[in-house]
Amino acid sequence: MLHLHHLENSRSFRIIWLLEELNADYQLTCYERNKAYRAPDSLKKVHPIGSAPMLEVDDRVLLESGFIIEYLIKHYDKEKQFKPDDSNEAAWEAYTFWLHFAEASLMPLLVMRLVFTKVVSQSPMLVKPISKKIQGQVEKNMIGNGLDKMLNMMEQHLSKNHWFAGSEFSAADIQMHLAVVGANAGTGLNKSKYANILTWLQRCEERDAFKRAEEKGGRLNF
Ligand SMILES: N[C@@H](CCC(=O)N[C@@H](CS)C(=O)NCC(=O)O)C(=O)O
Repeated sequence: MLHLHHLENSRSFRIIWLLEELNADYQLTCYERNKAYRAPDSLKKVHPIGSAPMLEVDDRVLLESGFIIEYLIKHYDKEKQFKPDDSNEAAWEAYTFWLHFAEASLMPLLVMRLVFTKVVSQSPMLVKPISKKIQGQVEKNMIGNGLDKMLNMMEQHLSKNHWFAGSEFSAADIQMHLAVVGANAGTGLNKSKYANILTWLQRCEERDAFKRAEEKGGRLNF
């Protein structure tokens, strides 16, 4: 029996979505974030790392959304629907590239942005103008430019491909989705500059499995 530990508004949403796409039988335990927007201590009882997602499989606890996705595909995607076959080299490369890109390149910038937003909102009134100034500098020098380059690369790819792995939906779309929701938070992505990314986002969210995942795990809201 699979048992997924899901933290609200987090990467574990990806795993609920994939489990729904797979029509898998699983147990779900949901956790709320604490006042500091961190995972609650109860998650550390499942595994000392204390981060989500965590997937219990028999007597083991699997970590890392990318690894959990690959594990589920290997063992539960019997009809090979969510990962391109090794024989389709271009699709396999695209799948593998975007699956890694989401966590290795895109998420670190978005997490940095989130951390500085929290620093400003949680700093005392007297210090707020200073923390706001630092946030502005970090956004200008370390986040904005890099993020724009990544979004342009994604936009270009999606102008030629319906999904990240090519013509078929795959788990690479699931892994990329949460990062794009993060990038689209706040003022939102520019609608004309990133039209293909936004159309892809809508296409993801129209899937029945995505809607079931939202019912079970809550709507992502960054
Ligand atoms: N690279 C890991 C990141 C896991 C991670 O950092 N998860 C966040 C939620 S999105 C978490 O649980 N953080 C602990 C906390 O917020 O206290 C993955 O893809 O699973």
